[in-house]
Amino acid sequence: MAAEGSAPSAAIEPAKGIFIDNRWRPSHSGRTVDVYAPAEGTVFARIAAGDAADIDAAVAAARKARETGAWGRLAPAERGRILSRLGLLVLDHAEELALLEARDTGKPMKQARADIQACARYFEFFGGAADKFHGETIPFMNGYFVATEREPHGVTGHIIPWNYPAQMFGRTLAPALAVGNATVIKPAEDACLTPLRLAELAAEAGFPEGAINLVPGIGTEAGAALIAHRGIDFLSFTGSPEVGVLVQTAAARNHIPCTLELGGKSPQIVFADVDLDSALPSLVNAIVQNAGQTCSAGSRLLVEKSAYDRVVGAVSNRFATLRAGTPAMDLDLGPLINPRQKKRVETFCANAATDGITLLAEGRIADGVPKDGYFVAPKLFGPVARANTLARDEVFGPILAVLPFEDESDAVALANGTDFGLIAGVWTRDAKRATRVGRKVKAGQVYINAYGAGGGIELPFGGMKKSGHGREKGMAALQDVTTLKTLVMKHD
Ligand code: TXE
Repeated sequence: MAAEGSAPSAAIEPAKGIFIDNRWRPSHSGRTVDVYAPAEGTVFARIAAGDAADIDAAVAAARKARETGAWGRLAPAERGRILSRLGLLVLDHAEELALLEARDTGKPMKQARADIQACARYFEFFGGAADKFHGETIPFMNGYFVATEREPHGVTGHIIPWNYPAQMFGRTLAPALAVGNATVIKPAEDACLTPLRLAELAAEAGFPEGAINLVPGIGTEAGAALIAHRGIDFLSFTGSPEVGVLVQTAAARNHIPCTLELGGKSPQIVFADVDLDSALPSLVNAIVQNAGQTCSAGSRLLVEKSAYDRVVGAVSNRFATLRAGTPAMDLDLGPLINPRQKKRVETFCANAATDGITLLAEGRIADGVPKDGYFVAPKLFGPVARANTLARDEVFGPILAVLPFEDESDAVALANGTDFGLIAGVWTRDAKRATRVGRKVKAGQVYINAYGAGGGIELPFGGMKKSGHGREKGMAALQDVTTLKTLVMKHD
């Protein structure tokens, strides 16, 4: 969580500045932003409040790296080797990074450790892909030879959120760098200390000056300056739908492409023939992981009416055992990121009570957590009416809404009945039905008898509808960070 600079204190980690050309330098204004530890509710670090002048400098450094500097001249295999080296360095520093990530976001240590492993995997995967992504030849008229080439956009701009800072750094930068773009990233003011450390490790891994430039700061200053900058050739944004509209509008003004990943209201569709023992951990974990602050959180539990009591009973029993605690307690979930998100979640719960929705089960906040931490107990509500806000809007907290359905076609209609379309889970022993439903659900990823919460690095990931557009992860990510050129040669 972040707020404009408060009184100095010895225990607070000072701001490092902005990272340009592999060096920290003071920000233009010298202003800083306080960074809060969500489990403690106190300031523990500061970051620079970057502004338009800092973004200008970062874009200029990236442009130089791409056009006249070392980055643009590197062969794909050499680029890939540097990415892979960063992946290994991340693993070498895994515990240090996990501790930092956990303090900054409040998440349990086991989650932070998994996030750092995933961050390393992005650089490993896209490091290996750097020299394996290519164009094709096209049969054309006699006397012609036609080839397509995948060209990097040039200078790419990246804005990431606070829920998975380390993972998001890898997810958005690794593919863009693999194909030779030079990058400028604005991490989230609420949690960005691991991205700052990762930028240093990138320099150590051998990225030349200007390949990765990082400007911390608040969205309406550094973020707004980055999306409007005319020196940016492509934008990648993960965050709220509201800011997504601003990003797409800015991209349209500058006639550049963008990808948007804007969250979801993802359904887990449970048919009566579900193998409940194997489904149960996924049904619950999908909303509890990262305290529900996950774009792909399984926040709607759709249950076939004939199995409603059995399924909801089992999920309720499990919910009642859940515990929220500090990173060191390493329980089922941590706190929310800031008081604003906590208030948002509490407002959804208060509205549910006003609307007469039954609280089916509730976990607990563990004894001994700091009193100022932003904790909320996980809650299971149901049955929730289809038109209710809890059934339609992203809560971004550990709140699961249960909705009953009649049959297969009703399940599909219900699953598709929100503005979002990021991921979905289908739970049934009937393979034909699973395939039919999986194909009809409007979502970028559909899991059958599994729920991946974003899935592996190899799997294309991204939304439909209000969840956004473009794909990250997997080889598909390389398409969005490049543009296709066709070379037509007449030889007769
Ligand atoms: O997001 P913002 P917030 C959703 C989730 C959450 C809600 C609000 O529902 O409750 O969004 O979260 C930068 N120009 N998701 O307010 O503001 C900002 O600095 C350019 C889902 O934190 O969108 C940060 O780096 N940039 C999501 C990033 O945008 C701007 C993850 C995200 O912040 C900007 C996060 C501006 N005018 C929230 N304003 C997911 N898809 O996983 C802000 N930013």
